[in-house]
Amino acid sequence: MTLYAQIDRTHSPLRVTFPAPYNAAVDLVDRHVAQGRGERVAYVDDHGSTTYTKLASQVDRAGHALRALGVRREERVVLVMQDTVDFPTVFLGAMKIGAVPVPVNTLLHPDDYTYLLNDSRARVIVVSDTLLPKLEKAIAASPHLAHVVTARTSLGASTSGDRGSPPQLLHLLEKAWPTLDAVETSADEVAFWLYSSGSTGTPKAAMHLHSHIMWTSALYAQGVLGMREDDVVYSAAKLFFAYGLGNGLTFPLSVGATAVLATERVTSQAFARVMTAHRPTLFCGVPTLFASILADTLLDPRALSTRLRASISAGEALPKHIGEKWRAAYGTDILDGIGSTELLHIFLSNRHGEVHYGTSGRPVPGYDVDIRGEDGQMVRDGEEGILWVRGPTAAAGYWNQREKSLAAFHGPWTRTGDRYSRDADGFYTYAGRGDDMLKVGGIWVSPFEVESALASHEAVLEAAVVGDADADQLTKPRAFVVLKDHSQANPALEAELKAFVKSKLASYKYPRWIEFVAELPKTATGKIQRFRLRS
Ligand code: 3UK
Repeated sequence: MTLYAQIDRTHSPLRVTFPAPYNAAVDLVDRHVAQGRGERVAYVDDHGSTTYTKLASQVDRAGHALRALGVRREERVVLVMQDTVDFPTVFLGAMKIGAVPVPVNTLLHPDDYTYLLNDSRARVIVVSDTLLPKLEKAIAASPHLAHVVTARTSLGASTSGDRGSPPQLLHLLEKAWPTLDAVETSADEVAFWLYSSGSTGTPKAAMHLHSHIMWTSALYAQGVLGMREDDVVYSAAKLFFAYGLGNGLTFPLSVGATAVLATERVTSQAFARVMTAHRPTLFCGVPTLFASILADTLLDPRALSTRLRASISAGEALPKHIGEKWRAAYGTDILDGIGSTELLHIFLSNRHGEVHYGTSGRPVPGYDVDIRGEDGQMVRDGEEGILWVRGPTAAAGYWNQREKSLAAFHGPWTRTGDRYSRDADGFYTYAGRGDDMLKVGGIWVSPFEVESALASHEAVLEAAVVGDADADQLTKPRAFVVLKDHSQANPALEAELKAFVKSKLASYKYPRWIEFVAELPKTATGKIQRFRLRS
């Protein structure tokens, strides 16, 4: 009986077939042990390295530990975790017992977690010890949670043994049995969820299947990047983000490669440290990070990039000048590609040897990409329209969100909401969003959310938020604010309002610029005219 997905490379686009039953956790970890790669290093994190053999036993222990806490097949386990080997351990342990891991953004505001715990009805939450204080209120408010487990982030931070403190993952794993038979899931069964935020309303969970893991690996990681067993992958984008989850978990494990994880906030200095210590062959970041690394004059690019064979950018469009400067300094191209939580990973990308900076490249073989006008018809080359995608990795839908599912998923096609045009050579260029959503440092920001936060300040009458380009041509929120008393407008109030938004929302959402205006441009029906504020 075969347990693993088969990739047929004689077909173009290639084909992936799955046995029945199929559990992706077995394919990602146990396969390497069974095929003699057990002593290879799967992870290097702040604590040390973990071989595939060790990872396999940790994953199995995690499966048993979750079961012992009462987690059953199909139940959700929320992960609010920093990037250490505990993340893949819990993620894959949950999948192996047929439960559904739900990694969530670690940068959110405390209030945001209440919704996520209620919406997912998670049984168990695994949270990094450093993040626990931020989660306490949401945990106390959740009627569905049965257990909280803490994961150790740094070496000294153990609080084990304190009475009343939640059990530690470390201790649960130690006590658990190290071998586990995978639950016989099917390739079409929901394997994990990822939340995504929209312009209005609450975040929605895209439900992904066991088969989507090998499909994204075959089509993008192996097909486009040529990822192999001897690669060492460093994703600055964290594992909670679909982009980081592929780069740092499902891709390297699918080919038996090594992934480097770091818990620290990613800065140019942190980048330099990881590059020096681990010599990665592939580096994955977002445009803001590439810009800040290039701006750091203390770094020696040639010394840092001795083994680097490619860099990858996604999350928002990579400005042309950043790609060109990077190639000159670091000696490798940046492959800009667009992916989404709905499609799981990158479906349109630049490729080795045919990089066109300022574009998102061409469709990843295995995906079909259309640009359609308002009437639903394909537009001609050079004309703008909305980007639609068809491929084997579209989410099964959003959890409990019928309206939003219908708006995004249309049979095999997914509507991205991005405006694009295609040139005569078949390269696709991003032309902004079809809605008001902003990508800031690669993460969604809803202008409405920032506006409501501003409007809740006592000095503010109303506010409008739009995206504006910073010195690197990267989008940041800009706010136009009408005060109750216009004479109060001054730099001190501007600073206060920025700090106020940071205290109410995840801090990456705050407006980098605030302009006090006497009134906002509106339509006859009172709707704010954002296009006038953008220009
Ligand atoms: C925007 C881009 C221009 C675009 C993601 C790689 O970003 C990811 O997922 P999200 O759900 O956001 C999706 C939206 O982000 N976008 C992403 N990449 C680009 N725009 N150029 C790009 N290169 O608006 C898209 O609809 O957060 C990225 C892999 C997996 C992902 N989930």
